Amino acid sequence: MRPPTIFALSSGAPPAGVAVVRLSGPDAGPLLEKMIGKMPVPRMATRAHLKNIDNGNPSAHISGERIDDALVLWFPAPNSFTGEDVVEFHLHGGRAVIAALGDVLSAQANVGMAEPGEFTRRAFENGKLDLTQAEGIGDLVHAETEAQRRQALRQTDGALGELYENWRMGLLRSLAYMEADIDFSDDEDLPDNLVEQVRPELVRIQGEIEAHLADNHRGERLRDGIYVAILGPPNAGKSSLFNELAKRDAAIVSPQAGTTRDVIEVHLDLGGYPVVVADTAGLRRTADQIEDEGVKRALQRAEQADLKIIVLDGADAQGPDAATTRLIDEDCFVVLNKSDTGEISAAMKAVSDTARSISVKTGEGVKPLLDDLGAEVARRFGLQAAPGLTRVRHREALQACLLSLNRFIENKSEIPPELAAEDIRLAARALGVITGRVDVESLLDVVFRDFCIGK
Ligand SMILES: Nc1nc2c(ncn2[C@@H]2O[C@H](COP(=O)(O)OP(=O)(O)OP(=O)(O)O)[C@@H](O)[C@H]2O)c(=O)[nH]1
Ligand SMILES: [Mg+2]
Repeated sequence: MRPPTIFALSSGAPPAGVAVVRLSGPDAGPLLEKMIGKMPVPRMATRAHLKNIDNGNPSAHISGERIDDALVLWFPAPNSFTGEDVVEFHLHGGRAVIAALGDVLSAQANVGMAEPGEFTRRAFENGKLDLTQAEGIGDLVHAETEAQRRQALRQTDGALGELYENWRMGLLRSLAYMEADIDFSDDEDLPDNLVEQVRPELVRIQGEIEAHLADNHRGERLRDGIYVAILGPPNAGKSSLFNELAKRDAAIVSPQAGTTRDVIEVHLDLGGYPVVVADTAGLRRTADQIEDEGVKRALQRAEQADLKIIVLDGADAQGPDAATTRLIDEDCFVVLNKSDTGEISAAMKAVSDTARSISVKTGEGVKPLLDDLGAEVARRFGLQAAPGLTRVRHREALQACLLSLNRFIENKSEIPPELAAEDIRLAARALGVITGRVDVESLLDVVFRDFCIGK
């Protein structure tokens, strides 16, 4: 059993100018009163001397001793983040100050440290937000780029939950019709064959869910990072370009062919988009086992990548070999490097109409390449007017929903209406799992596991 009243440091790692400790649960109010000797006006910042509580225990802190000169905020239930009585202590952000308050609070009966995500979990359990909003808060806390922040904030606002809830309501309406049909099939006042009547609405929802799923994993990519792989033959300058993107010497560069043997990653903020760029081993046949493993990994990366940058030595008269040529498709930027060393060979010119000439050495063409890469990322993964799918969890539930919905729609009238109705019920349930409208107890640990303490 979790203690009814929980607390945690909700701000960043100490020492800091200010530390915010949150306390939530039925004992929050009485404890605050004991510590500052009065109840502050709700939701008004109040300066107060925090004092140790005398609870009869001989503790390290002398009863009544001052802990800090602090600011306190009192949010009585239900108008608080968790929906419970909540106190926020704004302390001086030193480790000892935070520890002293923690000692006082944990010495009280029925008060304990919060687990990761527990405040948000209580907010969910008290109906303050649905599961997609709770997940949005987790994403907002972890957002590192502009686009991630916008997407998370929109989800926190409830836009995504609303979309799923509207579909679920549509299904439940149809279900109600169906059930009326089943219960009162002898009643002459009801129109015939309600199954056929609800079909258009269900087909509409089916179409909308399909369109929502066919989104190129846009929202998930935005959350997790867009994968860009740098690929090509040895010595073309892949690692040189990679270092240029990373703005540091992240990979070894050398005139020796076969320098890079592993996949090396850097995380970039490209115009607000989270991009994971990978440098890879040069593609060639080799007797060297380690390098050969590197080539395998490079090809794997090529498959997983959302976008590829194929780097070639523009002056190479041979042109790219088959392994590299095979990778060129519509997800590629073909780059002819080393433009400083001479003319582009005829074989390289023939590789692609959209190939561009650059020189990592002189910097020529590098900035335009980056700009175009950023523009392409924005075009493919940018925010749309409609809220996007952001998690595998949602995708799986939507697929389960579609499965049941498709079964219903494909069924002809010979299926007993009771069975047909069950498919709608299952479809609605799958949607309810996303927002947490149906019993999802088993799921909560998974959802809140990735939160930090104090959130
Ligand atoms: N002249 C010239 N040399 C370059 C340019 N870009 C890279 N180089 C040189 O080309 C050589 C190979 O560069 P790397 O970046 O290590 O090439 P790579 O494609 O990563 O090679 P592997 O890791 O062996 O597959 C190094 O000596 C670089 O200094 C360029 O634009 N112009
Ligand atoms: Mg390299």
